[in-house]
Amino acid sequence: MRYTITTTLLFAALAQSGLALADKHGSGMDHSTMQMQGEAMQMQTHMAHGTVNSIDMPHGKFNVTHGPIESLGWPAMTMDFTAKDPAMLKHLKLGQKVKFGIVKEAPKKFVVTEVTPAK
Ligand SMILES: [Cu+2]
Repeated sequence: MRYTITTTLLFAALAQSGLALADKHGSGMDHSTMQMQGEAMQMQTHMAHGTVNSIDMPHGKFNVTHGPIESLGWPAMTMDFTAKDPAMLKHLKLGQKVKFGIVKEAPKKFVVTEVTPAK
């Protein structure tokens, strides 16, 4: 009888530690997956269409009136963008329709990584 009780307790203890490990492991996996998704989202290029209003070559910035950007949840608006490489602004013209890619490099930090004329 005593043997049976001890075995049952041992089993219970093993089962509990096993469950605890499984829980810890599971949440750890979830966490890393969430972090990976967060990084992937930050590096995603959001494509947008817009019209060039002004170009600030010395600061590597340009102002665009763009349409809604669904992947960012942005409505249509007029705003300034910073170019990843100011040289990409050289070929832009005022009033030109462009297609451009935006990457979220940090919270509230959006950088344009590519600009091409839109047809
Ligand atoms: Cu905007």
